[in-house]
Amino acid sequence: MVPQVSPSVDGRLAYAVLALNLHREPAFILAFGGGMLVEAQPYPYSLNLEAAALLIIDMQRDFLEPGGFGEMLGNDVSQLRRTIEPNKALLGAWREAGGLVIHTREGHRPDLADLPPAKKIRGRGATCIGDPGPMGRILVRGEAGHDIIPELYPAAGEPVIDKPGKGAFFATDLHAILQNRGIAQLVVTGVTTGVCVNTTVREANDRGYDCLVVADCCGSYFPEFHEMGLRMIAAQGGIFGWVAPSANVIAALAGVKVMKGAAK
Ligand code: TIU
Repeated sequence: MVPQVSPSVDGRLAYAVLALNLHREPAFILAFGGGMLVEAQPYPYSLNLEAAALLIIDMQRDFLEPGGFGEMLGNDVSQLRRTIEPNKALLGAWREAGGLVIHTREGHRPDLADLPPAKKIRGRGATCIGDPGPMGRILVRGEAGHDIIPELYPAAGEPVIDKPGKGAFFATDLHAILQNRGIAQLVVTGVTTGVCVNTTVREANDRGYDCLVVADCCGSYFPEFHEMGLRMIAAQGGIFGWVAPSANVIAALAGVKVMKGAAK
């Protein structure tokens, strides 16, 4: 188990940042008043909202909804559906604080030109990527099952990254988008913990991003993969990043709101 740490924000740090910015406009404080500490494993994560993005991985109907491709393969979608409410709460708090949100979807071109043959035949299932499925062609862009669940649907202006692989950096423009916006920190949620979340965090780590993975906002069809996936990230002094429950991130974001209010 990843230890659940009680939510806390380093009030002293928040006060110091506020004091430094009191002479600024409220918008400046929102943009530059970061540096909130999030209680996390293996040690606190210094969240700077101005340089951070919430990266929500593959919360797609085909993976999460009853009757979708994931369930058709015999997977227990309840293991993923338990992440919907925590993701909704975190997404709401993140949007309210003014942070950048980026969504990803795993899928392929309708002509499947970007689908490696090795990926297509993997699993030897009767139904594979590109075939008709319960919600349209499986993992094909533009199909109903490929889209993001309504509970977490992207808002206007929030970038959506269509990725052909498990990692969100491979064969996408994610790195360019992050660089162009000065993003150095990724708060990562989504499914599945052991596959697309882990792959993306490892890709991000090698590109120099500090990743905080939100434990209850990630899920795997296999609970043991979820648990080990999180442990592998925070082990060895945070070899790939940090892990924290959503309550701790939301508590830190509330600190940003306090600073906004205090400046008015
Ligand atoms: N998004 C993601 O993790 N895609 C997968 O294929 N996950 C599995 O667990 N198979």
